[in-house]
Formats: sequence, C-alpha cells, structure tokens
Amino acid sequence: MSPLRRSRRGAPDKQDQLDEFRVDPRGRLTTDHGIPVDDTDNSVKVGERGPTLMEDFHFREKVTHFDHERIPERVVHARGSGAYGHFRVHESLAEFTKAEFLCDPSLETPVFVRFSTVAGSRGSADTVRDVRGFATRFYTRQGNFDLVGNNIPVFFIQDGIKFPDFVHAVKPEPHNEIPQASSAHDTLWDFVQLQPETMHMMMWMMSDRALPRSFRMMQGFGVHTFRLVNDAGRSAFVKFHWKPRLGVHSLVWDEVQKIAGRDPDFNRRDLWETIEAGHFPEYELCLQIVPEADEHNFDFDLLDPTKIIPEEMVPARPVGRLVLDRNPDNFFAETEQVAFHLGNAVPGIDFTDDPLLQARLFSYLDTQLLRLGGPNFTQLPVNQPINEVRNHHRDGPHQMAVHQGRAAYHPNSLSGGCPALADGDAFVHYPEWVQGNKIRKRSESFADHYSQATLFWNSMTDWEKEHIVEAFRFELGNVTHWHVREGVVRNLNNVDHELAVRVAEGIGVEPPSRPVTTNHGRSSPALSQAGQPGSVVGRKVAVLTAEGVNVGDVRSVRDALIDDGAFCDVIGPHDGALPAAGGGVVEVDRALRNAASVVYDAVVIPGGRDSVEVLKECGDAVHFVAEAVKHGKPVGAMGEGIELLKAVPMLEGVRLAGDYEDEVVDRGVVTQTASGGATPSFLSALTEAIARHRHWDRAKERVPA
Ligand code: HDE
Repeated sequence: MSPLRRSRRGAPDKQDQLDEFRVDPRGRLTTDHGIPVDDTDNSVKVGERGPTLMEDFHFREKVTHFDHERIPERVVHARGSGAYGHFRVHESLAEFTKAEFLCDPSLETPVFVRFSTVAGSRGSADTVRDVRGFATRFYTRQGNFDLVGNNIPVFFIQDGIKFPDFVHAVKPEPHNEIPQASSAHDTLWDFVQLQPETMHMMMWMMSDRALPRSFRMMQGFGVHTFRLVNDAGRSAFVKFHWKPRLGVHSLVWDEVQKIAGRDPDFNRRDLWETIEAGHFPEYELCLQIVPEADEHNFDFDLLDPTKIIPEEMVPARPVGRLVLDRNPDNFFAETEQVAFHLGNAVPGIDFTDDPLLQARLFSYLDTQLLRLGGPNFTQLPVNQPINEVRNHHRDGPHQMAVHQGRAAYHPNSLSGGCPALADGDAFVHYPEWVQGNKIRKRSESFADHYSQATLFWNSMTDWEKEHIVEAFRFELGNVTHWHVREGVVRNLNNVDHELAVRVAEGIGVEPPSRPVTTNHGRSSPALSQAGQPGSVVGRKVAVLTAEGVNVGDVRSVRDALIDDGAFCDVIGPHDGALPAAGGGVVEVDRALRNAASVVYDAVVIPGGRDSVEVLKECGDAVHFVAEAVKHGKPVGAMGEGIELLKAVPMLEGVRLAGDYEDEVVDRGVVTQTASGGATPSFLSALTEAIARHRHWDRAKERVPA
C-alpha cells in the first residue's frame, strides 16, 4: 500500500512526493542497517595477509548487494531514457471526457516520460533503425494515466497474439544472438514476407522516422483508437498524438551507423543535456476525435492498429502542452523501475476492442511482476500515484506500507467497512454492447494491408522515397535467404510497382514485370517530414579551428548561436588554448580526435590564414567537413575558411562567396568573404540553415566520407 505523501504546498505534487525518497550522499558511511563504517576498502582478515573472515558483515553485505544489483531488462524497449515534466490542457475538454486533467486548464499535471528503442538490449546504441517508444505517465489527481505510445502511428501486427512471434523475429537470431539492435536480418524479413499486415509499418520503419535526430524532434502516437467518455456517459473515439515543438527531424543512415560507434548515447545525451541547459523539450497533445456514430464511415476499421486516420480526414486538434523540465536523479530508481501499463486509465478515458490493445492490457502488468519481482512495484517512488491508495491488497515481497487495522477484506464491519467504495468518481468501464460467438478469427474489415502503405509512399517527397528505397536495399541486402528477398519484393509490388522495382534492382532480385494493382494515387501531406518547423534550440554546432584562427569569427558565431539556444563547440588540434591571429587566444572545447562531425548539426570554418592552411592539410579536418556536407548539414565559412570548403570535392556546383559576391547562401552552404566577425546577415542565414535541419538538394554521391 502506497503511503500517502502530501506536498508541502498542500496539493499533491510528484516532486514533493519524491523528495521524501531522495537520499543525499552527504553524511557518514553506514551499512544498510545504519551501523557506522570507517573502512570500506579492506576486508577483515586473520592477520594482514590471512584469509577473509565470514564475520565481516560489512564485506558480505556489500558484495551480496552488488551481486543482486541487476534486474531483468525489459523484453522489448530495454534501452530507454526518462524525464519528468508537466502537462496542462489549453481548454476544457469536458464536452468529450470527464478526465479531470483534460478538463481543468488551471491544473498542472506532473508527468514522467520514458523514450526507448525497441529491439536492442539495455546497452545497445541509441541510433539504430527502430521504432522509438514514447511512454507518458500522467500523475493525475484521479490516479495514474499511462499513454504508452510509439513514434510511429501504426504497428506491425493486428492481434496481440502475434506479438511474441514478431518479437522473436526481430530480436537477435536465437542460434547465435546476432545481430544486436537491428532489423536487417533473415528472421525479421521472413516474418514480414509471410505476414503482409506488417507492410504499412515496414514502410514507416524504412523511412527516416526510424532514425530520429532527437527525442525532442519526434512525434508520439497512442497508436490504438481509444475512447473518451464524458460526464453524461457519452463516448467518442480518439487517437492521441504528440507533436514536438521543434518539428520532426531525422538523421541519415550513414550517419546513424557512425554515431552508434562515436556516441552510442547520442539521443540519451541530447535529452539530458538540453534539459540541464534549460532548453526544455515541448510537445503538443493533439486529439483526433471521431463521434461514435461515425465508427463505420471509414474505408478501414478504427480498431485496426495497422491503420492511421489521415489528418486530412480528421484533423489532429491541439489540446494541451507537455514540457519536460527535469532529469531523473537516479537512472535505476526512476527510468529503469518505472512500470508503465496500458491499463492505468483514469475515469473519462477508456479502451476499445482493438485486439492489439486488448492483449497489451494483459501483458504490461504481467511483465512488471517478473521484471520488478512481485506485486508491490506500484509502491516504488516513480510508480506511486500522487493521490491516496487504499485497498485490501496485502503483503508480498518488499511490502513498504504498514497497514493498520484487522480487516483486510471486503465487506467488513471491524474496520467500519473501510476502505469505503468510491462514490460517483470511480472508473466505470464503458458499457459497450457486445455480442457474438466465441471464435478465433480476424475481422474481414482488417483485410486490406496495402492501401495505407501506398498512401504513405505516395506522400513522400523524392528524397524521402530515396531514403526508403535505400533502407529496403540495405536491410534486404543483409538477408541471406533469396526466397525471403523475393517474398518482400512481391509484397512491395502490392504497395507500389515503382518501389518494388527500385528495391529489386538493388538486391539482385528479378523486378516484378507489372503492377499487381493500380496505385490509388491518394496521399496525405501530413505524413511527410518535408516542411516541418525547425529551430536552432539544442542544436550542436562545431567550429573548426587551428592555430592562427580569427578570434573575431569564432566569438561572433559562438556568441550568436549560444544566444539562440544552440550548443557550440570549438574544435581544435588539441585541448587548451590556441594562439589566435593578431594576438589573443581561443579556448578549445574538444580536440579533433575526441570530436566527430556526425554528432554535430552544422560545421563552421572561421577565417585565419594559418589556421586554414593547417586544416587543409589535415585529413581528419577535411573529412569532418566532407561528412557534414554528405549528410546534408549546413556549413558556414568566413574569409580564408572558404578555402577549406573548396578542398571538399562535393561542393562542386555550390556557389561560394568570392570575388563578385561578399556573401552567398546556396543549399545550406553559407559563406562570407570578410573575416574578423560574422555579419548579421551571415548569422541569420546560418541559423536559418540550421533550423531547416538538412539540405537534400546537394549532390553528395561523390563525397568520399
Ligand atoms: Fe509494448 N510492451 N507491447 N507496445 N511497449 C512493453 O512492457 C506489448 C505495443 C511500448 O518505457 C513491455 O514494461 C505487447 C504497441 C512502449 O517502460 C511489454 C504488445 C506500442 C514500451 C510490452 C505491445 C507499444 C513497451 C516490455 C502487442 C505502441 C516501453 C516492458 C499486443 C502503442 C515502456 C514493459 C517503457 C513495453 C508488451 C505492442 C509501446 C512486454 C504484448 C502497439 C513505449 O509488456
């Protein structure tokens, strides 16, 4: 039973509640039983060189505790990062729901969010091709509401009974536990080719959505259709969306593979550092609401989790704002022990008969019992609701509550009938009318596996389509069974003929000679990542320098970017201070050997003749710039810095500032001939180019990086 924690401000508050569990390391060392310890470096022995004694209870306790430090990792979504924040609804949604936190704009609801990858182990790299989990716990005054979503709005399968099959297929293969955190292997694609309901999701998986630049720059989706229920008991269907304020932006495939080596914690670090810097990630909660009466007005089934409701059909209405503003104190206690459960729903939010959702309602509680070792995991600080918990659940491992009284049953008279049944404010399951035979069968209305996969393909720009084709080629190129490659191409031909042909041509499979069906030609602009809003906030910019760099160039760029909320690292040949041109020094943030172009969003090359001469002769520096250009990143150069750009072969065709033009902006390459300080127009062109994220209109094939 969770002890009630009351905030010092009177209202229940999650951080106040957590305060009571936080342990300040200042103070003296003790055993777990509070016995003071004055030596924790030497075990008790018989003589200085003799055997260790069993009676050394401090030694035994220390090592025993260590031996038991690990718990099973999540069977999926093992690698994750969490943050606290708060949510506030803009206007009352009482018309649709009685959930208090969605009805009262004056209420700030505490939240904990855990982002994750799905397939990899706890220690795997962040930047892999995968779905990202986006699980949000709202600590409402009516209890915990968990919105356990992903960054992709559909799922691989329609019925939860297929989940173990799918996960066995995507996880490392059982005979040799290879590959780690990757879908590019035979078993996954074998499953895909035989299970066409995966096709819509696989289109998303092969798109840039599976390579988010940042957790701050990806959407979240509840995936299933849920219900909202208002005070009058009227229900409407709803799809939940999170839209990031910074827009949806992704990395490129070549880049993610390199980042996985250079900084496997790339997304985790990004979340942590931006929150520490006060650049709090923000998301808009948007709802697609469908009146119950319209349930059957779509050419797909609202209960089918492999389908979206196109936003052009039902707009995603912005209803509230989520801000993440606090990192956890302890990864294990909070991020690892948080136990989400789809069944944590509050009055006003309810379920539908989506067979994937129904299976999840079973799985999450079950998995926590194993992972957290018993039924009392709800008492862990991160899992406790902020309102009071009272019931007749008793005992079990690690029971924290000291239950008073004699009656642990209902009804009772010995405890005055307490705890009393809720009156009026209880969760009452929506009394949906259901009737039917018991059958093991999928509804015919779930049978169309291709139309929305085609819709997704049709909605992509040329560069997005190119990335998708390349992704299919890479993944299938790793598949050793030829019939599996052929099977996938056959399925793709049901999505779009051109797509199937392009993929087939890259993987040595005979391209299909004709389309199976005619592409329906429909598209949904909301599905494309082109034209997303952008910002420099939290972006990382590298300023490439060597001895003799122009200090004015460095400072002007750095100051302006930091003012705008970006992170800016001066990269130099070594740590410490560099003598600058004309006197003075420039402090280096990172030595070139410890830096990698792939972890930055943009590169700037300041002027300074000597500095640029050194950089031009340095293979690592040229590579640094070339790689940024290859990945479509903004590049800026001032004065002599332009000469370094000329040493990068890919810049053929891109116009640079020179004899006739003092300042030029061309396809994300921003240059000014002058040195001694960036001009306002250079700075604004640079920040705009960074906010645009990537510049796909550059030829990059010939870039050797
Ligand atoms: Fe999960 N999923 N899932 N899932 N899921 C878990 O619960 C499961 C599904 C999602 O950060 C597990 O605590 C089944 C869809 C996220 O802690 C487990 C099915 C969506 C997280 C589980 C699905 C998700 C999980 C593993 C098919 C998007 C991480 C550890 C019926 C809407 C939560 C755990 C966190 C975690 C089961 C399908 C999202 C085993 C059986 C669809 C974000 O219970």
